Amino acid sequence: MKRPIGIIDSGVGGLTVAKEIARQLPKEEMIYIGDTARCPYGSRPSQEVRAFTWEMIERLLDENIKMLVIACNTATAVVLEEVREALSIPVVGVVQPGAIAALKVTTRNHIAVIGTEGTVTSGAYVKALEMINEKVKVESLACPAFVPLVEQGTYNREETYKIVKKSLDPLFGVSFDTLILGCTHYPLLHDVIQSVVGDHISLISSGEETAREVSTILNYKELLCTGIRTPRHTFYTTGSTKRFAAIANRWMEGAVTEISKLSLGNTASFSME
Ligand code: I24
Ligand code: DGL
Repeated sequence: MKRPIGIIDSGVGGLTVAKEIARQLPKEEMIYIGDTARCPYGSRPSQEVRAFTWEMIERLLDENIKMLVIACNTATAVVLEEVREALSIPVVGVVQPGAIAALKVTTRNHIAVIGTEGTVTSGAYVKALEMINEKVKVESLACPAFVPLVEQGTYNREETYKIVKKSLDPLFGVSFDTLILGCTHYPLLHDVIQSVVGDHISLISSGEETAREVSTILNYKELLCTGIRTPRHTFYTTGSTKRFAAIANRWMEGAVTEISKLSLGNTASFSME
């Protein structure tokens, strides 16, 4: 089945999901769109997130994708349901896989979830968790400081520990046992977050679980690539291809094949190239 898997995100953060997909499914071809010019989505009104997300999806449908992965937590939280209803191909978001993974490991059914303002406000994780287990207790916290922290590349420093500790302060004294990293960027802060909350808390990265879900669905629908071949991936960015390439090549470790510029909506005027 030579059709590619389509992946969309607000920017480069979804590469954490793409990398997991490439690792678990090395024969699958990916087409990725990162809306870097209009990133971040996390603090935008939901109608804007909805419109931008649909623009990316429409572009990918022209590429004959066999499946769509909404790698952005904010976009998943806001538009997944309506996208699923509208498309005939399987659509996977990052929220439900994260919720299922958390419910698999929680020992006392008490889960905390951190994400962008958009993700937390939508209540998408709470809904996904309660849908599977109505007795679950959920704490939600927006951590708007985390995305800039990762993007500044300061995710290993002493100062980072302080900012993470301060952001997670509202969760102190709350007896959750599992913490969902409900944002594409947060896995890069995994070790810092773990040291702040303590080793007794299980951290869940949605990206890893999402790749597993992609694998399960492609297998079930008999859509997996099985031949002997190395796939060629394509990455589109609405922003600077140079800056996107610098991050993608470092993060994807050689898996990047081609990076192109894409215009969506009025993103041409956002461009800094
Ligand atoms: N990490 C992210 N975003 C950035 C960045 C980064 N700059 C350095 N690093 N910039 O997200 C966002 C805005 N850019 C994007 C590209 O086009 C122009 C605007 C996290 C990426 C997670 C896959 C640090 C850095 C890196 C490589 C890999 C990981 C990483 F350079 F955190
Ligand atoms: N991709 C977004 C998410 O996972 C984080 C970056 C943004 O706010 O756009 O929620």
